[in-house]
Amino acid sequence: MTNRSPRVAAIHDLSGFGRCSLAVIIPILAAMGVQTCPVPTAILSTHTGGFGYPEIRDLTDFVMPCLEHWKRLGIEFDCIYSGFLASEQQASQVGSYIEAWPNALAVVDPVMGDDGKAYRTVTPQIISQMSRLVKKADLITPNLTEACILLGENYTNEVLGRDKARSMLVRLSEKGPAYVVITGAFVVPGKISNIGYDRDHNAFWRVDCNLLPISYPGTGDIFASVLVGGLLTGDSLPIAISRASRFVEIAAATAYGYNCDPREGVMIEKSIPWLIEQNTIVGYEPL
Ligand code: PXL
Repeated sequence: MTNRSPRVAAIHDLSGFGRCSLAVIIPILAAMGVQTCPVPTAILSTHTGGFGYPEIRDLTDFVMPCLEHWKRLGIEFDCIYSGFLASEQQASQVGSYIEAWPNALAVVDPVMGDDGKAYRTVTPQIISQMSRLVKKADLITPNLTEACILLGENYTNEVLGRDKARSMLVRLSEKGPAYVVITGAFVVPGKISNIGYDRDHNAFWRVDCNLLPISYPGTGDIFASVLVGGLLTGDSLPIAISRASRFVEIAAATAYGYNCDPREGVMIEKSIPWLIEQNTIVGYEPL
């Protein structure tokens, strides 16, 4: 018996302004009773979505010495969770963390783009290395743009329909991960959905979300960190997708209701009390 909290090695950037990556992952997981041990891949003054060219310090040479120190200390992890990578080498470095803690749940959020476009720091080399990294993951959480990049398909915002949505999930899973969650998918008319696949149980899930007229950066990081927190504290896949979807909706609607500058991300600091309550939440249906 151990009395420690579930522990996650979180390999993401730290962006000072704009509420994304480690700046949201750490408080969200703490609110869910999960310890985050951050491995910053880069430090940025802001995210890359609308504040001009941020100051960036690439920390590629930090990532492996950090792993080696943690190994010498004998630290155990329940989950290795990666996101935004600042260089192509960092994909294989994340692979080394996954191999160093083989019993940990390996979660790769293949952060590469949104709305059909790659982020400005994401090079073709990073895309090809991210595709290799995905093979080592147990769970991946691409948005629809990233799912299309990984499958080598053109992005479209037309309604996918149930069969195409299922086929995308299955084909991503065939690359390696037993669990696949695609966010921001257009499956049924007039709705935006987060969809999931559990290969071992051949189960498909869909959670519909309220669509706001504004999109906010960081919502993918917020979704994936609530999903990780849920799975590490006993949620099943559909319950975790429901919880993560609902939290993003609450935080986005709060920012919208306060008329915040969308570049600043969603108001997690006003929404985190909802997460702490840890209610069982159901909002899914079979896909
Ligand atoms: O939330 C994704 C993300 C993470 N990190 C950085 C980003 C973005 C999206 O723009 O720029 C630095």
